[in-house]
Amino acid sequence: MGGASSSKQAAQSENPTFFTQEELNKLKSDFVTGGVEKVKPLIDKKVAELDNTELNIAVTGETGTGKSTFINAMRGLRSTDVGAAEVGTWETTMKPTRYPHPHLPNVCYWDLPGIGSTEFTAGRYLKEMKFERYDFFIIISACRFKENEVKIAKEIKRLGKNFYFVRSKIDVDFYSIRKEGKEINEEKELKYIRNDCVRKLAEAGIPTPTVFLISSFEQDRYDFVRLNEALENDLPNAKKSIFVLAFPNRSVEIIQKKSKELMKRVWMLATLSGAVGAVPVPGVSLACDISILVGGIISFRKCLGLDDASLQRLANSTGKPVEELKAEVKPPLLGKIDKNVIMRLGWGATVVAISAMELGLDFVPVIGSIFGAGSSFLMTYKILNDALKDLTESAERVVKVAFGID
Ligand SMILES: Nc1nc2c(ncn2[C@@H]2O[C@H](COP(=O)(O)OP(=O)(O)OP(=O)(O)O)[C@@H](O)[C@H]2O)c(=O)[nH]1
Ligand SMILES: [Mg+2]
Repeated sequence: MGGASSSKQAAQSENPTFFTQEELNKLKSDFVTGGVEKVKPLIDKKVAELDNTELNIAVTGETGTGKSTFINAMRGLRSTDVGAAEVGTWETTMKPTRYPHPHLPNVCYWDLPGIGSTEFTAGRYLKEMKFERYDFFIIISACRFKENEVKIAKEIKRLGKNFYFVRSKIDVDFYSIRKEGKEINEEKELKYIRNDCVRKLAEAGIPTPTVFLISSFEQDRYDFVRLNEALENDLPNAKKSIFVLAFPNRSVEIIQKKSKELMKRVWMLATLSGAVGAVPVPGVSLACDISILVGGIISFRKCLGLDDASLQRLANSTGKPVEELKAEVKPPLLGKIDKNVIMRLGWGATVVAISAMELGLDFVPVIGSIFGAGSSFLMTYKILNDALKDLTESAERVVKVAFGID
């Protein structure tokens, strides 16, 4: 559903810098006239904008359809984890409940009571639920979609936002069919369920709906990945970026996607890292802002699920001993990240004479060529780049072991 992605958005998302071409031109001319001091505020502003970007996702559907379980799954949590939404309590609150992502508090899922548990019309319901707050709506049903869900969808559409129909608990359908002793053809069965949902929605006045068939317990199967891709594609640039960073780390593809997203931030952090021109002496000093380096590496590590809490949660949910997962992480990356770790890992050791071109910085169309060799910009860039590479490789190994991927 959704389909709001205009060609403008598509063009934006291909830009690897978060800046528009116009902004990049300004950065360059500012750099020419005022050096790094003049471009810093612009980059500061952009980083702050990214840090402050919010994503609010509403999940609605009748009681027991699996809203809380879905919200937990999207946040990489099980119902027993700290901060998880309670599952199967049948205690319907009449207000939206907010569930922030475990380490990206600006990404929030909102658990909405089903319209059936209220006396409201669709219009009033959405008003009470603070319609304007949400970027899009997930409408969940555990069987066919009924009148209530259709009414909400129509109203959401009228008000100009996106909604997605999700048919939950597909694993239960298959379980039942197997229990009946029937021969099962999964593809045929999925097609049948999908067509049934689509037909009912069409009859109720949603002409060509897309329905995502999911199991919140089997996120690698059915339409779970396709749903996430659809949500991602319909979001504008900055929101798309934080949505990707909020994915649970459960496949090599997700790790690579996140790594690419984090890469876009490296050059911005590097620009903020201090004066240009100081030539660092490897092994003796780091002529750049250590707090930016340490902060950057710690946040990359969290995004890629390699901090202690994330590894423990992954161990709990996959039944793999946490030590087995930790054994896949390059050792200094597990503990406290400080200047010594950075020195010890030798990141950036050969940066002194390296040029922007050699670092592959030409992907940043304007900025790449303007910083000189040996500057603190390049030093920070190289260190963050190398750290991200090591973290990405470690994270890929961890998910492979955790999920038994070859
Ligand atoms: N097998 C299976 N069970 C699910 C799935 N999603 C939810 N459930 C189960 O369905 C029951 C209800 O799930 P909840 O997530 O609490 O449903 P809810 O929509 O939040 O319910 P309310 O909060 O009462 O409105 C729980 O026992 C869940 O374990 C799924 O995808 N597969
Ligand atoms: Mg619930």
